[in-house]
Amino acid sequence: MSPFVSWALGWTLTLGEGAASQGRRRTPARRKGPRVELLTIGAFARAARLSPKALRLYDELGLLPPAAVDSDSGYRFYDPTQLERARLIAWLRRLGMPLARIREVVSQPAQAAAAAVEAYWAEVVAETASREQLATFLVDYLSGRGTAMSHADVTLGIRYAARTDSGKVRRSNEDTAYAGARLLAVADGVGGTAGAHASAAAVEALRALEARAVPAGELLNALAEAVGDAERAVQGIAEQEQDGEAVTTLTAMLWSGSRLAMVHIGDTRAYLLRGDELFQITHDHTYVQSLVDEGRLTPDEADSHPQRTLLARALTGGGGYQPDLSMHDALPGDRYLLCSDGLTRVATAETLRRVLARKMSPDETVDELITLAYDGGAPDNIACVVADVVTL
Ligand SMILES: [Mn+2]
Repeated sequence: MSPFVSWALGWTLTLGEGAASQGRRRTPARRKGPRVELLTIGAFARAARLSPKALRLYDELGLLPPAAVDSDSGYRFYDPTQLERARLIAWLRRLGMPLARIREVVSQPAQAAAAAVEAYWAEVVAETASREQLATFLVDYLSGRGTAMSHADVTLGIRYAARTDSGKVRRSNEDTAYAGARLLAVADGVGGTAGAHASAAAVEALRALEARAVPAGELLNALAEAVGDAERAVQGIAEQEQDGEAVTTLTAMLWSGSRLAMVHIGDTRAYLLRGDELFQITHDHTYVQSLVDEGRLTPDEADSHPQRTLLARALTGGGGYQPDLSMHDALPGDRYLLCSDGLTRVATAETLRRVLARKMSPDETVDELITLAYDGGAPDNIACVVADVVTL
C-alpha cells in the first residue's frame, strides 16, 4: 500500500487550495498555502446524504467530479465546498429531474438555475395533467364506462356524465339525458306525460346506434335514419294521446373515431369548450331566435320575450320539421356540453364557460351545472350531458 493510500484511509487528505476548482487531479500533490481538508467518498457521501454509488455515477456523468482521485487506488476525494452542489443534485433527483437536465441546472448561476427548475416543473405539471386524463380514461374504459375509438393514427375516447333534474318548480320531469361511449343526447319534452314519453322515446331510438360501431363515413346517414326512427316513436306516442300531440326537442351526438355527427332540433343546445373558449354549436329553433336572425329582435330582447319558449321546430311525429344534421371534428381536450333550456335560461354563456373550464370531472361538472340552475331558481326541468375527448 502506498504511503498516500494508507494516509488517505485515515479519512482525510490535505491538498493545496484551489485543487477542487481545477477539476480532477489524477495525482494529488501537496502544495504550499492554505490547506483544504478533502473528504473520502464515504465521508462526503454521508455529509451529502448520497450513496457512494450515486457519487460514482455523478462523477461518470460529469455532474460532480471529485476534487481528486488517487492515481494508484482510484479512490475519489471531495472538497467540502462541493457539498452544496451535491445536495442540490440530490434535491433535483428527488424532484425526479433527469440527470442530463440536472447537469444543465447545476452549471448555471443561481437565478438561471431557479428559472430552469421552474420551467422543468411547469413541464411536469402539464405532463401529469395529460397522464391523469389518460389514467381516468383507462379506469372508465376498463370499468365499462368508456370505449376506445380509433381513427387513422389517433385513438380518441370520451369520458362522460349525464344527469337530469326536475328543478325547483316543476313536479314532473319531461327532460331526458343520456351519455354512452358513442352517443350523447338530451331531449326536452313539451307539456306533461306525452312530452316525457316523447323525449324518452326519441333518445331510446338513437340508442340503437350504440349497439354497433358506425364507420365515420356513414355517421350522418346512420344518425338521419335513427332520427327517422325517433320521429316514428314520437308519432306512436302522439297517437295514444287524446289531443294527438307529442312534442320533443332533441340534440344528440354520435361518435366515430375523431368524427362526430350531430342532430339537433328545438331549443336544447350543444356547446363546445375548446381551450378556454366556449362555442354554442347549435342554433335554437325558436320563434324568438328567428326574429333575432331576421334582425327584428336583439338577443337580449329575445331572452325576456314572453314567447321565448315557443318552438319553431321540434320532433312532433308528423315529420313536418327537419332537424339540423352536421359533422364535426373532435380534438383531444375538447369538452362538450349538451343541455336543455332549464339550464341555459338561468345561466349565461360566460357562467357556463367558467364552470366547464374548471376542469372538474364530467360527473362533478354536471352536478355543478345543476347546482347552477338551482341557484337561478330552477324554474324548469334541467338536462345536461358533459363529455371530455381524451387521447389514448
Ligand atoms: Mn325545458
